[in-house]
Amino acid sequence: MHDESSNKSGQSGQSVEPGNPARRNFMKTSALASLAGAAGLALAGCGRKGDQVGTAGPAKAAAAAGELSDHVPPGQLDEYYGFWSGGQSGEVRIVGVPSMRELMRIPVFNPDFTIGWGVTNESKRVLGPNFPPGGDCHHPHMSQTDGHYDGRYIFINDKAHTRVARIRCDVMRTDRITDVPNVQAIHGLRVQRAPRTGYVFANGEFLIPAPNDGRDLDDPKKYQTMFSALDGDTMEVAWQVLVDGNLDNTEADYAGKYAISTCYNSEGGMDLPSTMQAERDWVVVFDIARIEAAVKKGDFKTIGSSKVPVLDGRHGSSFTLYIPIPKNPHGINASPDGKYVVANGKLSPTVTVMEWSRIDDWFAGKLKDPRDTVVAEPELGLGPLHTAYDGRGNGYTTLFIDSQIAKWNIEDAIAAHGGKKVNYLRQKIDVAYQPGHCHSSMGETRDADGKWLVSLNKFSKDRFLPTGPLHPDNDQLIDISGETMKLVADGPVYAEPHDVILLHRRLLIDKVKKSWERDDPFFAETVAMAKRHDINVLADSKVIREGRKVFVYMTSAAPIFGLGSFKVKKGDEVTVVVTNIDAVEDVSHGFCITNYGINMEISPGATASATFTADKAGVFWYYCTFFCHAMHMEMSGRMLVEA
Ligand code: K7E
Ligand code: CUA
Ligand code: CA
Repeated sequence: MHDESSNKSGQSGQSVEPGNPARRNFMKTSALASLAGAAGLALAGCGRKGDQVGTAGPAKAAAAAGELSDHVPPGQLDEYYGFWSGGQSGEVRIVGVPSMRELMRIPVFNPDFTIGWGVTNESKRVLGPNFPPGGDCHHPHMSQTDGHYDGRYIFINDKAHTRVARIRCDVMRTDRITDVPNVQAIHGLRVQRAPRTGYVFANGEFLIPAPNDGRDLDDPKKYQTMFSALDGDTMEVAWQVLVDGNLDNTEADYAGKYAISTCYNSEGGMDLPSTMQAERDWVVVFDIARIEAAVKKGDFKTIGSSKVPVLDGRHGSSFTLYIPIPKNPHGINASPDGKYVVANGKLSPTVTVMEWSRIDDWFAGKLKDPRDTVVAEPELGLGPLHTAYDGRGNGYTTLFIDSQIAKWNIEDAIAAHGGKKVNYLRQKIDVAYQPGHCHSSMGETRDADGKWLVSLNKFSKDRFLPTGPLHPDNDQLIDISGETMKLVADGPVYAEPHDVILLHRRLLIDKVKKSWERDDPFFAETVAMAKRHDINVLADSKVIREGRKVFVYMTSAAPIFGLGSFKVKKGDEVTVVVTNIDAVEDVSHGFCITNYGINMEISPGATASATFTADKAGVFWYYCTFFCHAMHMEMSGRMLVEA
């Protein structure tokens, strides 16, 4: 799909494709049908790249003067925190950038035996008692204040179970998960940028029958979905807006006035061909102040047992604006200057640039045609999915089918739209292969610094040692600090990140705690329970029996647990509470009971607990799972379950 020249110049960047996007002309529906098959999409951009194997020179070549390097020498810290969505693993990963070293994992929707996520009572309070087996997370976004990352929380969606989670950035632990009612599959997720987060916006992607009570499969008129706003402080769903069509990705402005979502299924189609019928679908803009006013006025209904106000935002509503754009659009990204928002055309080779001030004008009644909010619609290449920004007026758009990233200039695209003969395209770079999101350092905030871009590629094909039929994704690090993009490193990742955020370490490095505060709410309920048992968890190691319920309290200090053994009876419900009284950085203990499915991590200052039924008689050793001391192997004890 590329010019010959692009293959020769390989990954290190290539010349601008001079205003010749016409050859990638608007794709007709017939052509799309063949592309829509997974094989078609996958192969289209992959051809003729085989000759690049083994020529990964640019990846590790010493950085020339003025070029950025991914090399972070031993003992040095990465400049950026990357928060990687873990996709269908259900977790979030912390990755150092530019080294692309994985620093930590944060279990969110997934059980994780390492720290006992899904095992401990503290995590079950977050997950719910009957938590589903995992999640599918796509979009991590940090809370903001006035368009700057504020280091409080990271929010993330679960498409698989229609949920939204919140991660506390001080301890890097998930502290709330909210089920979103009345919709199915939360996909797009964003935060309100100003004055602060504020709302967390969440798209219900799939259309479902209303009510979804097992009667309707084939009556599309009964199908609907909603846009949801959660309160980022309480994690309650604040309100929902019924929309026409479906909802894919979402974005917010920099003034705190609007949210905006893409819709690829304006057709209301129930199968693939019918979702590709229309040449244009739309984005829908939500006027937050008007929605809040309508809620206040009582202009809503509630559905079933849910108390969430549901407003009607379908065509004709005073608080929504539907802007027709081509075709099955996907990502939507606001520019960090606060002026524009770009919808990515996916089945159209274009992106659509809308101006927020014109959206103001439309809601003020000054514009007749919703399309008057569009100020540019540049053609970039095949399969535009997501756009990132460098803070210098350029957009970087992933081209899924072309396996490229297009760098283009926003003001030039606007000038070209106005009829001027300017070339808005700056450069295209090959990526390997099939990029979904790309994300720039600080690029979704006013502090976009135009240093790094990560391209999150769905296919890695030949880039890594074979790992079996399942291949890793390939997250490529690209230097965007100069005039031309330069590929710097490949980063294999476990499926499937979708999206990341990259923030400068200065925003977080002093906010992250190195040990737990004793009054942390994460385990406050457990400590309160101990108090009711007259236990000081920092000092007491003791067994308390209440009927068939047994509470085993113990301290842990390297290399010894406060109890060398304890006794329970078969059939007892046992709660073990362990408190790490080592106030030493990095001395975490674990508590694992052999053959009982129990493991939990207890970091400095923490209290952790797990409850289980003692259903097997015998002696069961418990031991520490984090190597904490020279005598770590000896840090153990015995539970006797009496027959
Ligand atoms: Cu493009 Cu879920 Cu953001 Cu995947 S979404 S790529
Ligand atoms: Cu405590 Cu190992
Ligand atoms: Ca469509």
